[in-house]
Amino acid sequence: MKTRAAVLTGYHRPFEIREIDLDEPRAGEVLLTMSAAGLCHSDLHMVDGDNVVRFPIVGGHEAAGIVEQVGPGVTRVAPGDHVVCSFTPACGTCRYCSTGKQNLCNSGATILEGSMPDGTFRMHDPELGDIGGFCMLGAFSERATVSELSCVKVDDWLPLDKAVLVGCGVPTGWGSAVNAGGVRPGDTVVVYGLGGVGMNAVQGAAHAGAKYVICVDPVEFKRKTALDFGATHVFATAEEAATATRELTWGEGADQAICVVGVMTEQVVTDAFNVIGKGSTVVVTGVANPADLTVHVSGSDMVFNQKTIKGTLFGSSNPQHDIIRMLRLYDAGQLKLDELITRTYTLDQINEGYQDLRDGTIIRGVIDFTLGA
Ligand code: PAD
Ligand code: ZN
Repeated sequence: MKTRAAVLTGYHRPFEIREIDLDEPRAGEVLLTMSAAGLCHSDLHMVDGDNVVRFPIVGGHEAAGIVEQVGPGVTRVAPGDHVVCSFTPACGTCRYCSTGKQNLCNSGATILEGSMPDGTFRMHDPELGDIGGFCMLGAFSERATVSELSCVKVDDWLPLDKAVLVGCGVPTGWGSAVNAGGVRPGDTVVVYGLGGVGMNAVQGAAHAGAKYVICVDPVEFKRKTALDFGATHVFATAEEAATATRELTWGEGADQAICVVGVMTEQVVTDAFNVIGKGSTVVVTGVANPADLTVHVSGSDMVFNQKTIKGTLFGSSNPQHDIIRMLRLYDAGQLKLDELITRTYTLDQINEGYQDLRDGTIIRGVIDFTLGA
């Protein structure tokens, strides 16, 4: 069968909308009609060379859709089910899945290559050959054949064009504060970067009872928006945030610093390391080119002040549980999703959407496949 998809053929090239061939689902696989896909910065990293991937690849890893067809042996979902995809699959039985670390599931080994776990591809083109799907999904496509391990069935009354955000940005940010940072009532948290992921670190920190959520972003629109998500103080620079943190904590420093800037730098991690106090934690969520060594700190400072620096993938969530948990919080009016979406786009407008992300004019953009349909 055919699908229209946004394909990347190499670094520093725009997404190309092409009609490509899509395979039927094989054993354990599912054909999805895509409803919505979020514009996360991680897809832009493939354009800019900060995510090292195999080309050609269909971007998109924040996905929601409806099951059109299932392959042999599929048990998690059935035709007609509404699904939010997890950008890391979860088999449920590997060492990581069975110890509460589904985000690290062994079946996710090929998420950057974009193949299925067995190394084969479901999208093809006579000119381009085999085409990967980023994070085993390739959500910037009207239809996608994905593993059932990537699918989480969700309540069918939820709007998929909002629920899509719990496929990556919301649990990643929320979990960076709550799971990886371990924010507790009364803590002081500093968040660097207020995009579609960072805004949810703010939301998560506030949810967990932080006394102060101190935020840094150079873009005024992001800082203003953060105040609606639970930020108590917002600053354009890390220096201003550091001064305020010292004053607000009587010199003790922050309990957590969450680094969620678009492209991680040594400066941000160093600022975060310096802003936290004794026994406290820096969480690194944002990504940079893997060749860039972004963590350079004093080991003695780390020892004598017992500081921790940790990375987090998917906010250290268990997607099969946390995607549902986030949506139940949304349904109960306790988690903001609608307010994260600044603009929606058609698939053909994808490059415009990513230009808006670069320009700082959107928190999250969403491709709505039902627009103009
Ligand atoms: P985004 O581009 O929407 O937001 C990034 C924000 O950072 C923007 O508001 C910028 O203005 C701001 N910013 C840039 N430089 C600085 C700085 N020096 N100090 C403070 N703020 C700054 O991106 P996003 O929210 O979609 O993604 C953020 C990062 O998280 C990005 O690197 C992405 O690849 C990564 C990510 N990680 C995971 C994971 O599992 N670890 C998942 C999803 C996304
Ligand atoms: Zn993402």
